[in-house]
Amino acid sequence: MTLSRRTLLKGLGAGALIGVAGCKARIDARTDPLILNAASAEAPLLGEIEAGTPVWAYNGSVPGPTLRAPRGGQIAARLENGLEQPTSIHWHGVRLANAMDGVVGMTQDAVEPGAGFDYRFMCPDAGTYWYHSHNRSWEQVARGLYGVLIVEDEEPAPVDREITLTLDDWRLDAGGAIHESFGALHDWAHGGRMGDWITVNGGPPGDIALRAGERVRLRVLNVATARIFAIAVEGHAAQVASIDGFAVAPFAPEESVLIGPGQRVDFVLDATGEPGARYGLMDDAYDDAQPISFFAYSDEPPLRDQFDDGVPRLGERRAPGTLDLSEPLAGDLVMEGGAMGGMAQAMLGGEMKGMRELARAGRVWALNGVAGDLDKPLLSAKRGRTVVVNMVNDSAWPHVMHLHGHHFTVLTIDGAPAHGAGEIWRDGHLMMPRSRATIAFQATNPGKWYFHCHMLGHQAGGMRTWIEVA
Ligand SMILES: [Cu+2]
Repeated sequence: MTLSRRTLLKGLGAGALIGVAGCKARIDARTDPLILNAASAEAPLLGEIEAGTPVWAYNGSVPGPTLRAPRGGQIAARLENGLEQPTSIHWHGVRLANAMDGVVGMTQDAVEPGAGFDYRFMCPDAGTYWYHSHNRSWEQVARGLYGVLIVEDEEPAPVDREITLTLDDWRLDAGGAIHESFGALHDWAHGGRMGDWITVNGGPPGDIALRAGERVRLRVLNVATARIFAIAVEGHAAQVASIDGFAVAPFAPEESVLIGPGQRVDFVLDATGEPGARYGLMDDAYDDAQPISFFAYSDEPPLRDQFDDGVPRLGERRAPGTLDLSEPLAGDLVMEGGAMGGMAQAMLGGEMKGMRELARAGRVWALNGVAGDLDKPLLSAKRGRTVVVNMVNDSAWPHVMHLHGHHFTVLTIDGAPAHGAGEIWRDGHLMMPRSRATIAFQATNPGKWYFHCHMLGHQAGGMRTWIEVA
């Protein structure tokens, strides 16, 4: 397993236009919404020549339709629930109005089968985002209820074109259908419900066309519910240029780049390979590097002979707030539980329970000794206040802590300054086992903001809390 702390430290410290309005100063209720119908469908997870796999999908495809909006523009989408269980949509990473955040039981009621819900919100930041179910997400996302959301800058990025790669994994049975092992406590107490079949953009590893001499923006999203990917492009020096939607000063990673569930990394890939050659999109998160797709160069002559201008930024991004670290509102977040975690007890339903009772209730994880109760926020911050959270992963498993409605910066990892502290802003942070991290953000967005592990079985198993901004 190459998911070492060293890797973490070194590695990172044609859309649907319907329902997407142009730059407007405020929400325009007249825009016709894009319909997102959540329902059973069949998807070519095994490839076009195999029988389709029964999935749950938005508008019949996995991923669902790619939504695009200009920065400052709005998304108007109507969720129609054609499933047999309640659902909702969360717009992952978008700093939107709290009522549109899609968290069932916190920002909205569940959308019952046959019912609908209108989402309408502004997109303040350009970048790579996604949307997914936020009810029984450990099952609904794993069955295919997700799609890509791209917010475009006014200035086009200085690249020749862009390629979006949505990475997922699936647990399939011998017949190629989705394995019905949802909610298994053994998975939740370990690394989550890991799949055994990887897809890129909803299909098996295949060829991604490339032309020699072109400069490409690669938007890579990890939409898996548990699997971490560690990505590199064979034979190329792809540079990291955006993390969780936020453009960063491009840098060449020393190793493969870890991308945890829910996280996004945009690379600038200069096609320096030879016409006609193939190079793997490599993943070495858990094992030796293996290709999960291939960049296949055409035989065309190179678009340009050399790249001599250095890798450009993918737009200038303002920090999503101003930090005042002199007197922050500070809190601790201790993550415990899971297999080999040594947790003996935790609060559940307001009472201290032993591990056996917790397991019976499906709560095998705790944050600050509370196994998923949501009666109190972790912190309650006045708008404008700087919030600092000291996170301790006191468990034997990695976790991705995801904060809704805000972007935070990682100040320290295991007590040492983090790469990009105060400059790199993200909505999810991957923490290695038995590690610590301090994050900070300015509480700019009023509401109740869910804060949880994006390994979705861990979230359901107790790794969830919320932060209130008044
Ligand atoms: Cu977790």
